[in-house]
Amino acid sequence: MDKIKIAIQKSGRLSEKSLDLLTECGIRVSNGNRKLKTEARNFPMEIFFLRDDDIPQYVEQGVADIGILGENEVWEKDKDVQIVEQLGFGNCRLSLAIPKDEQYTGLDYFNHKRIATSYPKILGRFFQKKGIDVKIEELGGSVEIATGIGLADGIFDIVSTGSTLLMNGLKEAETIVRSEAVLISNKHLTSTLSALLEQLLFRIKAYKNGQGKKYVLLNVRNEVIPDIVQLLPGMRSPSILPLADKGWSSVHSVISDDDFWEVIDELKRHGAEGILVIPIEKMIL
Ligand code: PRT
Ligand code: ZN
Repeated sequence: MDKIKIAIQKSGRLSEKSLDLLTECGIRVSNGNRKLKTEARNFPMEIFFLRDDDIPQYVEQGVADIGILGENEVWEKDKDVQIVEQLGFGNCRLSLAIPKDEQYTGLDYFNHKRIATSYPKILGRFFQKKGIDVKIEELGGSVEIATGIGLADGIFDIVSTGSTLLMNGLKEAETIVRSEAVLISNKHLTSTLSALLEQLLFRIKAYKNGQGKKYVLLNVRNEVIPDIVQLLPGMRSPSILPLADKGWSSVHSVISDDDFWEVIDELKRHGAEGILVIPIEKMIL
């Protein structure tokens, strides 16, 4: 039987979470000593462990059918692959930064300036669109030291907390684009491989849907049910089950972490009792 070949980062910021995602999808991967490749035990899948920079090319050529990597690398490598799903981890932004004592006056500040980056294509396209002329110094890593050693006037790099910039006497001038881990696919999958990708996507979506949400159960007097239903839209609408105690019902629903405490406070104000909150593992819509 055909196996779908997935490329994930060998070692780096996305490795652990990529494997975790497969685990959440019920795919068991034995990866004791991180070989080049391994097979899933209960899904027709082969896993390749590669450098993230190489993943777009391997997927374009069909050496791997699909891959997980930062969207930033997909844009930079500009290979003929398809982004099929945003994965919700590895979030970061690509920003322009300048020495902290410089006065930033807007994008024109960069006219005729030298900017160091590992993302020359993304940066080049950006400034070309803006009609601003910059000199791009391509570096493989440690971009943040480029201004300190006089190689560049500014840098363009990945920022997450901003502490790397701070430590190197830099400040963020502009965020150009935001990025997160994505699932990419070869554009010419066979029907068998497409079906396997669909199966994987179905599981990924079920996992993502459950993220950031809680299942709540609570008891209320029947007369306040209409108010409670307003507070709890749930997936379609809350389930309401009569309790043995006449005049009372149990209400079940799903609430988002974002407004969790506000909703709980409101529920209590409306007389909800015995509120039980349960994490959601998967949610199939
Ligand atoms: O060996 P390989 O080539 O596979 O790995 P790599 O070194 O190229 O990549 P890696 O593991 O550093 O990052 C993989 C992906 O993680 C990136 O392509 C991004 O999509 C994503 N990601 C998320 C990040 C960060 N957050 C991040 N903070 N990648 C890098 N950084 C670095 C950044 O380059 C800078 O040096 O962290 C520093 C900034 O962090 P703060 O928190 O100080 O702002
Ligand atoms: Zn890399």
